[in-house]
Amino acid sequence: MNFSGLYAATLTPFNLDETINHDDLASLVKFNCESGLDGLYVGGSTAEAFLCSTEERIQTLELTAEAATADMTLIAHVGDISTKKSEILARAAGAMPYQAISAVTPFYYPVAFNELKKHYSDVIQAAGKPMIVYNFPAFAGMNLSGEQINELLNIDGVVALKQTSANLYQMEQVTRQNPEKTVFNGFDEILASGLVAGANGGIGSTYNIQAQRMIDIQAAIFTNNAQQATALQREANVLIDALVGAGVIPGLKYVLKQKGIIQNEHCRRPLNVVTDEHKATLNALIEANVC
Ligand code: NAY
Repeated sequence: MNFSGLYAATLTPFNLDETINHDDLASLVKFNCESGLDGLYVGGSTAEAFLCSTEERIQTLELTAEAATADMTLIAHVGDISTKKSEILARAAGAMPYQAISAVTPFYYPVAFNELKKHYSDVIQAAGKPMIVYNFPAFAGMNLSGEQINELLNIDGVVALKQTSANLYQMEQVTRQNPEKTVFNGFDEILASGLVAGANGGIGSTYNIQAQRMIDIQAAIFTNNAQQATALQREANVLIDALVGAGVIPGLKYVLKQKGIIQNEHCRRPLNVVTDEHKATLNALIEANVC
């Protein structure tokens, strides 16, 4: 199966008491399924996965799969710092209608490269589904070299890489050296540049509120319209700058609530609510139809 395309990294809506809000989750999934995107990346950083219990993560995967339409490609993020927990999540996702799994490199404890490779092989085996390796040096703390990424891409069952890094030279090298693999751009701020460097698509949090713009950026790059792609990326980045200022996850939930897609904007602590100053900035962008 070809996984290339654009995927929204889904959010997990919570009630004030931090329990998962099922209605909001279903509504957000439905909204994303009607957005023209190719699929959903479920249960990743954007979904506050590492603030949730394993049971809650499995529940989120289930609720999303139930609410999604059949035309969407579903990727379940099952990454954790413990192989055992990742295997539990992978086994659960393996029994659900997800086409692939993905896992961020384990963080916090230093992990040797041979341990990392074994981690991925064990998780793939637990799911029995194709794996998308998730490289995110800034948050995961593991700075993989191009050679190491190539080795990970050669593990049995690995079909793709989610490259959340601003290193566009590495993006070009990895896509050139692995033409048969799918490589996703992970930072929305550089979707146009990532695609120029060879990425076959993107996975992003801000796609939840600017799907059409991301689709248009990809179309502009694929039709060699660099000027149009730059203009659209600049528009996207005005919004992304405001979200980064507000806190990306609380900011996205705030916008989705203002637009009536979800009713509750709460995050899991320690993530906070958006300040009045950032609300004003986001309100102005909503009023100007930027999102
Ligand atoms: C995930 O696992 O949910 C993602 O990685 C989605 C990709 C996002 N990265 C992170 C770390 O949240 O969309 C990006 C990111 O929010 C965006 O580029 C703004 O910085």
